[in-house]
Amino acid sequence: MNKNQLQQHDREHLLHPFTDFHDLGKQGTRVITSAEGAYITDIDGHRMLDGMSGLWCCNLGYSRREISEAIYEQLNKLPFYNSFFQCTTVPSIELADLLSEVTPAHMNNVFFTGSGSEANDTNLRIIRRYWDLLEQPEKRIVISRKNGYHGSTIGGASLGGMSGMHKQFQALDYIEHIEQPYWFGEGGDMSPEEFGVHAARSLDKKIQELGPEKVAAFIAEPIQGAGGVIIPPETYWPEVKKVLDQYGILLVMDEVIFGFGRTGEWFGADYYGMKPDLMTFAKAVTNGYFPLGGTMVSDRVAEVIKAKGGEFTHGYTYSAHPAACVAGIATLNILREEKIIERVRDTTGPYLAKRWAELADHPIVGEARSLGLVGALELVQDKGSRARFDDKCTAGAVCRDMSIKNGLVMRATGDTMIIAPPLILDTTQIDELVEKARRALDDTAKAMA
Ligand code: PXG
Repeated sequence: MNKNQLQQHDREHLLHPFTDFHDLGKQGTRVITSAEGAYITDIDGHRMLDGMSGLWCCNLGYSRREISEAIYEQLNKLPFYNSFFQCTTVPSIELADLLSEVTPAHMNNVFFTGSGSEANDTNLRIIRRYWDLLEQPEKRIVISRKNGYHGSTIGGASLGGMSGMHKQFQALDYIEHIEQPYWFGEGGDMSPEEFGVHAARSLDKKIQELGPEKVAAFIAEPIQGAGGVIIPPETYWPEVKKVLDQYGILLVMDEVIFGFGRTGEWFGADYYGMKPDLMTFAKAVTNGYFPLGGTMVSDRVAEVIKAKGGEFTHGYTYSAHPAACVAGIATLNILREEKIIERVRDTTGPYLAKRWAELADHPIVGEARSLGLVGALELVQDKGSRARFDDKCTAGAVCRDMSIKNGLVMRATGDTMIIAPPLILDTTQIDELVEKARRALDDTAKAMA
């Protein structure tokens, strides 16, 4: 099929995620046909630096044969076996061991799933089981945050705080949402430090309002990813920690985007010095080469759910899929052996911070923020008042298109432009990324004038 035929068949038969089917029909999809290193190429031969690592997952880029060959070999040896009914497989044991090593010291058990959404559903099941086994069944409520993203199953979407999603399904009735630590958008006249404390105190306020005896857990991403790379003020997590310590409720950190090195530490929890009870992962655990997710379970929780006996009636056919597990093993081995995360922490992260910050001088940039290998640009019409161009987020959509035209995949969340490039980027490629982003900003400013 040629490009037009592919687009036509795509329109006729494929329902895409998070897509306005009507709009897609008008525009036609971009057909991506190949990838190499940190670059993707479309059917027209247009080569782009992939500033989004696929979808926050291909942290090692696209050319790691160690991972694809491990999958191929496993598929020829034992393509599938389940981990129900007292069965197990060698790759699933080895990956569980490895995850216990790279995650915080107090996390030594893993429950595997096929995705991040399924892992957050698993968290809901574990949280309830934990409090039931401790004979505190009144602890039912899970607190989450507005504009958080935790997946698209009913559980994941209920935990998430995306108002557009909540309009299209009926959310679980035991989940409550609090403020997000989005200083640029919602901090008003407060300093970032004041606002960080303020946003964290909204957790305390909510717990008080609901009654501490009813609250089971708090779930949050270390940094909101899909919500627009919202890096909380430095005061936020320490204040959250104080609140959690006071009440003893469980902390779930959703590391689906920030796990496996994005911040320059293995996990966002490491970066912020937090001690989660459960930790969701997916995406980069296999470098995006095979669907795999899961939740790391702390000793505090594992001891209760393992020691008390009785069946935990939960699991998925593809929990601990052997091909997914070998992909995970190969990925973690590369991260360790090539010291990729250390390089982000010591070299490429600081270099991106310096280069990315230069974009703050652009006339349509209200804020340029970054951490490790993730960054965001707030597009504004007026820097002083932080006023946007319009309420339809036209600037973000224009900037995304301009960026792609200039050979850089940058994503728009409203009028916030975000990047999360592969962790293998060197400083020359960071220069290329920043130069292409600046060109996209120039073109956007012209188009919006
Ligand atoms: N938690 C977090 C923090 C995520 O970012 C999920 C859970 C769900 O994972 P699965 O594997 O079920 O998709 C995610 C997924 C975006 C975008 O537009 C982000 C995600 C997925 C799709 C789009 O940034 N994150």
